[in-house]
Amino acid sequence: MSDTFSSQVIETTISRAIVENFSAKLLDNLTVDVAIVGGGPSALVAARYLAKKGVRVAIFERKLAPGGGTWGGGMLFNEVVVQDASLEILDEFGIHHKPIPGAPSYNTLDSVEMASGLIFGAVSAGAKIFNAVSVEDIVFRGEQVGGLVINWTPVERLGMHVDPLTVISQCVLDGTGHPSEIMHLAVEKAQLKLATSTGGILGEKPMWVDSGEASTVENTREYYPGLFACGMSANNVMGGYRMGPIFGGMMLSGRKAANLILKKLGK
Ligand code: 48H
Repeated sequence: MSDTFSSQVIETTISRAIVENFSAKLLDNLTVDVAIVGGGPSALVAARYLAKKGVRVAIFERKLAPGGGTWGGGMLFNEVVVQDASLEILDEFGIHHKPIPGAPSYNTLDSVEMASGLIFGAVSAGAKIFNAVSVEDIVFRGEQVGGLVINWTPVERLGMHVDPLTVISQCVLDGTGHPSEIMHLAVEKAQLKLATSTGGILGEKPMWVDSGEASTVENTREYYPGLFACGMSANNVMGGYRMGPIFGGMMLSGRKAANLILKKLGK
């Protein structure tokens, strides 16, 4: 066998392995129990707690790297702050943290360790992450939200006219952060009335750390049959305050979302 021929064979083997394995993974996730939009901290925490209970969960993340707003810390200083109440979640993921001297109940941690640790924690528990995939619509079936409409992010960004594919799920979790993209689709396109005072999205308020942290968890709910929101998306829907680079509420929100969904699924 010539060198030229064997290098062609290995090149084909590599390409075939990637195409076959990705196709199998996508096929396996065209129907899931829970489809999560966005791979920020709240969604990644939800995904791990769901997957650990044997729930079939897939995250669809627009960017190449999941982790959402975690990576950049505060103003690109790559440290974030969390409260004691969320430390057991960091410990569950094996992410290090240390107390802030003179600030009882507050801790700092490396935002890159946090982002990468949350991603690994979700994936190693069995959640699948599809990156560079944007969710452009929801599936609506029999008076409930029943899945997602997905397309490649480059297709979205280039404005190419390419029809999407669908993922069917029992529950959809909006983890899209500040823009609440899926809740906007639900209200503005599907004309659904959410479980808010107006039926619509109340809109995020300015910075108030303590209030925002508490309301992020409180506002984590099922807003329409089959449609849940967590993290900043939930806070935006219910008109909560923002909180800056403190992430305890995001993780507690993700764990609460997982528990609400587990209850809905009867697990
Ligand atoms: C696919 C999408 C789509 C879509 C968006 O913003 P995130 O980090 O989400 P949270 O809510 O878990 O965390 C919020 C936190 O990062 C934050 O912003 C804080 C604490 N702000 C406080 C303050 O005062 O500013 O991640 C959301 C993810 C991102 O990775 C997006 O790319 C992704 O969702 N996403 N993915 N399809 N349509 N929309």
